[in-house]
Amino acid sequence: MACLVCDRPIEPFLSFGRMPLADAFLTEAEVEREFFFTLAVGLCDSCGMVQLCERVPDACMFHDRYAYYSSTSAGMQRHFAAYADEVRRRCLAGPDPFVLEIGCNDGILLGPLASSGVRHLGVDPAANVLAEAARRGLTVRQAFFSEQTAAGIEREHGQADAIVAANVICHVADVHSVFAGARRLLTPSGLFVFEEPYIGAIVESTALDQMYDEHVFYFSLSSVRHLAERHGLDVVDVCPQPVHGGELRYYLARRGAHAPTPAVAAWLDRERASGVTSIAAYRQFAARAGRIRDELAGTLRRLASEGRRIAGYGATAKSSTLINYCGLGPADIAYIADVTPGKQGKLTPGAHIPVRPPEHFRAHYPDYAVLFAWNHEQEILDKERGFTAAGGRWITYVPTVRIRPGSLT
Ligand code: JHZ
Ligand code: ZN
Repeated sequence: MACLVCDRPIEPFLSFGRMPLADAFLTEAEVEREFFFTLAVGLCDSCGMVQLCERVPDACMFHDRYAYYSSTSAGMQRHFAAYADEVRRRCLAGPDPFVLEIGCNDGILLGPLASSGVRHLGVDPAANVLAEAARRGLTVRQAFFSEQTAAGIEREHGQADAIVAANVICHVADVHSVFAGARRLLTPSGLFVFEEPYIGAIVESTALDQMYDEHVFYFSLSSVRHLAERHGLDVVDVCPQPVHGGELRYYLARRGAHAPTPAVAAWLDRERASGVTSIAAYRQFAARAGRIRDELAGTLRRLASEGRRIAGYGATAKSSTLINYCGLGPADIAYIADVTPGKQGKLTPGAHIPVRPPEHFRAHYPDYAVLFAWNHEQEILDKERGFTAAGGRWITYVPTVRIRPGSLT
């Protein structure tokens, strides 16, 4: 296995075995031809990039039935409105600025920019989520972003003052094409801004469920900086974000265009000290992941044997890894509640647990609910106060297995 960034060998540190595609919710009829691949993650010791050892073709994951709509959480809508403000403030001060978003999904980030009249384009390969962005009045193009797509965009719109993305750059195996395209499209003083799950946070909280097919890369500042340098780009700022369990937002510019802020050196120092660039931290992470699996599976089996009813909340992509790694099925988790209409009525990947609307949860409170959307904990616990009021208990597993209210007994 060669590193997708620098072509040197990568060292696997955690294998989950055969896994389905994390967003491939399916009907009964589709169960027979379900797609599986080996989910394993490794570190490139040369450039520091953590990445999947085996990849799934892009077109199998991002198509016209993509399951995830970014606007399903009120908290994320607030987060992206603030991200849009930041982009407007830092990049769009000149006359008639142009902003390009890579992987715009349903328009959660571009929407607030477009509504203030900013010239924009959203690119995304997933036709169904993109149709939602178009319905919001956004200018969109259905495509995988690449160096070739960038050339076409440049001809049509000119260069971009800001190229923005969220939870997307780490999804693209051909990351060199993305960086080359971005470099080409940036105006001389433009910024390429993206935020992605931070490997430091994943390791610190043992968020093993962040690992699945769509997450090809697990970025650190060190690995992003190495990648940026190969494309004549500097990382000029970096800023932590409290979403999706902890992310870093990276600001890249053409070499020499902007002086880096002190945050860049400070985060690099922090990464060297914390060991996220060395294999030892990942081997320990893998051992902790195995313990979480054993403890969660053991707890759920014990509760089920005592006759407790267990459901899940949030049919997340993350939950696919966790559920399948733990070997759980409908006998352990009766259903998973989720607001996404396209997931409701379907079965979860691999484990085939039915997905139901939240109204079903409210009408059939279980004794325990596993919070698979743990990154939206506050929002969900606030809206489901009735569950705990009725005696229900939440089970979470990041950073450790916990039952609330109460203890593990
Ligand atoms: P959430 C997806 O991961 C996939 P997922 C993707 N690969 C990625 O990188 C991240 O997003 C960004 C539901 N929900 O955000 C909606 C409720 O039912 O944790 C979603 O199905 N009620 C692009 O899937 C799921 O939970 C609610 O009140 O792990 C949340 O998915 C809320 C707030 C959410 O991302
Ligand atoms: Zn490498």
